[in-house]
This record gives sequence, structure tokens and C-alpha cells, in this order.
Amino acid sequence: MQRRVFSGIQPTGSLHLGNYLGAIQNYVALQDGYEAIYCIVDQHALTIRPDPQELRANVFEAARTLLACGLEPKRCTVFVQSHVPAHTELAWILSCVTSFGDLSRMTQFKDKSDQAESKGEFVSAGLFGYPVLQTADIVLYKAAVVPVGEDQVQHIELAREVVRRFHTVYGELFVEPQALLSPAKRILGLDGQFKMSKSRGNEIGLLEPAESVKKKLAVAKTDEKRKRRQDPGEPNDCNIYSLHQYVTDRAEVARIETECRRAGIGCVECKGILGASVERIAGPIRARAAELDAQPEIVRSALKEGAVKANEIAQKTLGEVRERVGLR
Ligand code: AQP
Repeated sequence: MQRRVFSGIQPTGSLHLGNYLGAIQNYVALQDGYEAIYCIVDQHALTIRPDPQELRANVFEAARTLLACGLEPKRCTVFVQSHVPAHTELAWILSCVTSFGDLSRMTQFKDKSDQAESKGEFVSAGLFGYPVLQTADIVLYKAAVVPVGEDQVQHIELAREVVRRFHTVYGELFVEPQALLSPAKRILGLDGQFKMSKSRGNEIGLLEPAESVKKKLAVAKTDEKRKRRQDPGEPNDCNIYSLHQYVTDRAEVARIETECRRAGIGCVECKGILGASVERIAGPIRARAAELDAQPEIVRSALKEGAVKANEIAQKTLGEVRERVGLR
């Protein structure tokens, strides 16, 4: 049997360049050599209580974007989490072998609950239990490899711990998953301060028109010590330079590095080159997404077919789990 790869992506709005470089690029590459299973995790998205209409639209939007990025239903399984009920049942069972202390140490929960509390918003138990549902997502498919960005590594470590505890109590059954990081494991947002993310509003959208990306880049932070065009810059203190490393060709990146240090290139020109590099990646994705918009049945049938394949695997694993824990 081919080794399985699994990963999930939240339908919380338009996907961004951080999602693409940190995770989706790997999803596409891993379709070869693995049995690849990718999930649009709509139940995870409920932790931020989206508008129901918006959630429905975002599920379609995420599926369309993943296919536009190069996921091919013939080479992988793409499905929606809520179409496979086994995820939530297994999450409950696993929550009974998950340590409350371990969950309390999850930095993503701390960050997100702090952000919510600072705005006077409610923090749900669902947000706290998020990593248990994520563990269920992965182990249901006995996936060995999980392509993710760096922010998810702690959750995958927790998943490994939960699997070990389950095995100690009930005997070997699952595969201990391993995180797979891309070189772009933590893309900073255009504020140059926080991880690129939808909730911070510091993102370059994958389907964003080139003109809008250009406007965002124009006001994006660079090396703050470089005040005037004739001042030399320090590329290592510039987020625009850091983004170049993942999207611009190597010789051009080397030239930018040298020229920036001797004030041979200004920030405006440098941002222009970055905009063109982003467009080289995003342009074809946008074009393919527009084609899929005109043929929504391609997206819907991929998700339908994906749910059938995923349910088949998930039901088998859930049957084994029920047996082990005494639920039948
Ligand atoms: N900035 C990033 N750099 C590298 N990888 C990233 N990922 C996300 N942001 C970056 C990776 O993308 C995958 C899917 O992400 P997700 O759907 O789980 O959502 P997220 O990480 O919560 O994305 P956002 O935009 O940051 O959402 P909000 O604003 O809701 O917090 C994951 O593998 C993730 O690591």
C-alpha cells in the first residue's frame, strides 16, 4: 500500500500566498508518490462562528482554489470534513485520551483566544478542542505525512502524543503522523510582523487581481532604516526581500541582495519585481479558478467523489476504533 498523506485547510475566506507557499505547493507535489487525501475542514471553521451562508460559499471557494492550484481528483482525494461524520465521532473518543494540560499549552489557542478576548469576543470550547478534531482528521486515514506550515507543528506533535496514549491504553492501531514543512514554512504578512493570515488582514490573496496586489505592496513595510532611495538597505531586515526568496528566481534574488546593499535598486523597483513574481504564480491559478467558476459542476463532483472515497476509509478505521474501546 502507498503511504498516505493528509492535510486540511480551513474555508475561512480566500486562500492566501502563505497558505500556497507553506502548504498547498506541497499538496500538489505529494500527489505523486503518495495516496494523497486533502480535506476542507468546515467543522474547524465553526470555531470562529462564521455566517452560515458565508461558510457554504467559502467551502466552494476553497475547493475551487485547491483545484485551480493543481489538485487533480484523479490523483488525489479532496473532500469536505462535514461530509464524513466519522471525524467528529473519533474526535470525541480521542478527547478522552487527550491530556487537558497538553491542550492548554497549545500556542495557537493562546494566540487566538487572546485576540478574541482583546476584542471582547467569546472564546469557545471548540477552539480549545480544535487540535483533537485535527488529530482525528489525520489518524482516521492512518496518514504518515502531514504537509503543514510551521504554525501547525505543535498540533502534529500533540497528535503523535494522543496516538501514543491511545496505543498504550488500547493497543496499536494508528500511524504516528509526521509534519512535512516546506522551505516557506512561515511566510510573514505585509505588516512584516505577524504570520500572513486572513484574520490579521496582512495577506496577499491567491486570487487577488494583480492591480490590488500592487497597491498592497506599495504600502508594505521594508527595511525601516532605509529612509531615502540613496540609502543602502539591509535585505535581511526587509520582508519584501524575504518574500522574493520564495517566488523570484535565484539569480534575480542574488542581484536584488547585492544592489539593495549598494543602493543600486530602490524599494519601488524591488516591489515591482516582487509583484511580477507573484503574478507569475497567481495569474495561471486565477485563470483556472475563473474557468472552474464557469463550470461549478466540476468542483461539486470532485467533492462528491472525494466524500465517497474518504467515507470508505474513515468508516473502516472508525469500526476498528469502536471495537477497541468497547463501543460495540
Ligand atoms: N503565513 C503562513 N506561512 C506558511 N504557511 C501557512 N499556513 C497558513 N498561513 C501560513 C499553512 O496553510 C495551511 C492551511 O491553513 P489553515 O487553513 O489551517 O488556516 P490558518 O493557518 O489558520 O490560516 P490563516 O490565514 O492564518 O487563518 P486565520 O487568520 O484564521 O488564523 C496550514 O498548513 C498552515 O500551516
